[in-house]
Amino acid sequence: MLAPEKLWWKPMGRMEKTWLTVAFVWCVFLTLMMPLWYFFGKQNVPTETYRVTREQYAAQVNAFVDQYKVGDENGIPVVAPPPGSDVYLRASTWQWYPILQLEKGQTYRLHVSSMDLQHGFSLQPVNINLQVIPGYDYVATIVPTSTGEFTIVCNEYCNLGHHTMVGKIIVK
Ligand SMILES: [Cu+2]
Repeated sequence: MLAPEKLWWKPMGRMEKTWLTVAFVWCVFLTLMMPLWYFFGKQNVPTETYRVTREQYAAQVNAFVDQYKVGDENGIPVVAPPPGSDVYLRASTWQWYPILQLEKGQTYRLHVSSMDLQHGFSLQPVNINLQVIPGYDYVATIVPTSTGEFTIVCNEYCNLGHHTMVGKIIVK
């Protein structure tokens, strides 16, 4: 009786060796880039995170809106907080609340939290991305560097109205 031919121990071809080497070097390069880019990429938003209940956060947002409201756009309040202050943004299905009006060159502590599901804060066109998670108050220290109207889109799929979840930050 004859054993089946053991194809697998044929030596590797030149092309196979070359491509395996290329793939291995690329893996090493990408692995090294992860920590390097973390420290040198200047992409990390300075952040702090705190535990908060939905009720506490909703109360903070409402107090903030009541204190600094300057207008209204389609039923959503426009809020102009003083420079250097804490500003609050609330995510819920499927709305960003309120509209923030900030001043160029001033520092703000931007709080974001969610009332229900996980949402994604994505500021366009500058492409700043933050996770928005219920139960957590996520604080990013921001300095707007250009004036105009910036759109906040949700980039974490949150069910049927996800694509309609659009908010706004105005910088003057
Ligand atoms: Cu969403």
